[in-house]
Amino acid sequence: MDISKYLEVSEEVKDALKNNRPVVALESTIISHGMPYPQNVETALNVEKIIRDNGAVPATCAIIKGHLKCGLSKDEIELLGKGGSDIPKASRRDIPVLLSRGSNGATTVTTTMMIASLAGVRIFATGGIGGVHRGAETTMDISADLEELSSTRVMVICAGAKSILDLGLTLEYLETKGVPVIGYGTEELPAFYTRKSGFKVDYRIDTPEELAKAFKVKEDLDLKGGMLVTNPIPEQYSMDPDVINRAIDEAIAECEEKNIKGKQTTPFLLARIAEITGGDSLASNIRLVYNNAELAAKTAAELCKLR
Ligand code: PSU
Ligand code: MN
Repeated sequence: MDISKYLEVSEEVKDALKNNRPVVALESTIISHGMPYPQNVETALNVEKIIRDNGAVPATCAIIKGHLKCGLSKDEIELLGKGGSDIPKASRRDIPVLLSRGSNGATTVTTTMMIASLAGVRIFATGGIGGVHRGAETTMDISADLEELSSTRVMVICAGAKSILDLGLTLEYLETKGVPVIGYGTEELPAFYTRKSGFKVDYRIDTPEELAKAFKVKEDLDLKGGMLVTNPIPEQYSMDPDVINRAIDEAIAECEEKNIKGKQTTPFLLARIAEITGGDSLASNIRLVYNNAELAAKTAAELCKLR
């Protein structure tokens, strides 16, 4: 099968990959479903700029008119941002129907990893991943992101997991699936809006060079599955744990009351938490994404040196 029927890699990304120059993949669910317009578009463009300023090529991924795209134009980013919740949130299960219909789709961590891997991009920066939701022992709400991390070899750099998830169960799941969880400059799993969670990561790594070296071992041995790098939000942008945890609890209670389920859960919680905190959580969210983009660009550059 000729994959080019479905996969469209931008000229810039293609060129960088061909010449062993660093490339960083970026997701689009964060644009359409993770932040309001116009901050979402502004953030997505700033993230691309930060990656360029750090010497790498950004490859924002999405489904556009039935194609898996790696590397978007400004207009495409604008379309995804303006479209917001009208753009289908696309996880692995959504690919067949969205592509066969020629639809657009905002790619989650799962589908962005898939596209990155198909295109040959090895590093991916985002804000937060999906995981085992609180109450999953009865709802069985476990994000497909964890399955993808177990099978697709892409390094995912995030700011840890927020406590809308059950962090302990998320770590157990990742352990079972053989996914290394790395703390960047920390032994403790960061909790997205805050630097601490009370849970330990598997390994602490302090430099982009060492991150790249660990990932290279995975490639050399052809070990399947990703590597999860958790990068704490910079101190000056982190939130008061009491304030954010109260907001999260309140949002989760409302989510249950309103009987919101499935793929709507994460976007609903993010939007409610931003409202409850008067926009403070959104400001922190934006900052941690910038921080991850910078680390991803530096790590991608180190990985290119190891070829
Ligand atoms: N966590 C965030 N912001 C996000 C997401 C998660 O802080 O935008 C998005 C990511 O795209 C992630 C997806 O892959 O939500 C997980 O959704 P679900 O739990 O429905 O699998
Ligand atoms: Mn889910």
